[in-house]
Amino acid sequence: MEQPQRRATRGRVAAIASVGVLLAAGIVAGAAPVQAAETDLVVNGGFEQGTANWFVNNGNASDSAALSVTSDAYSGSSAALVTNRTTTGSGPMQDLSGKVQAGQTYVLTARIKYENPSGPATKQFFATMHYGAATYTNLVSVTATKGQWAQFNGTFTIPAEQNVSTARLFFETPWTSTPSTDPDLHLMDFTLDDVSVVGAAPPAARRRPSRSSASCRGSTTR
Ligand SMILES: [Ca+2]
Repeated sequence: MEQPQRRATRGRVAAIASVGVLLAAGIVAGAAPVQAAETDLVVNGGFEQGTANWFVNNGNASDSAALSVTSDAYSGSSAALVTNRTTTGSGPMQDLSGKVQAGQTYVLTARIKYENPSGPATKQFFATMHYGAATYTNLVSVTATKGQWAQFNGTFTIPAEQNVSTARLFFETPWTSTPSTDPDLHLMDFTLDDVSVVGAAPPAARRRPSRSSASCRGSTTR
């Protein structure tokens, strides 16, 4: 069953990477000599230190959830479990402010799983950046099959004109304004592990203001 694309209802422009092509492009770009050494910008991405450095997305007053550690991990001995979600945006968040740069390309990988018995057979998830206020950009998407670990694996380029003074990465399900009408579909628990965002860490002086990415037209409001 296809999930209807509801993002347009709030004027949101998706910036979903074309995974295969852009991943290849990201690898090529990362190998270019002008780039700084690649670094994983996510701290405790495997949740082996529990939920340290992570919190629940609180971009909207109605966002709320419980974040705990589970031994049901994709790798290592622990992963993060998010329960009691109240909005589609209720999910694990890490603040990457000061780490990401406008105009830069990053490779994002993560593992995600949901297994609520009453949930749908498949479900789309997003890795999304909150740039502060009402500005959100979907970065990478994956459609998971219930009960199986799915992998986020794609690249995203932050538009050259994007203000990144606030940049908070989180994981969510596709937006709807009334998720409580079908919580099994919109507000399922999920488990997250092995989150990684690799790119050039600042201070990389390279800037290409005249050439914004055609694949990532930026952010919108919610
Ligand atoms: Ca882990």
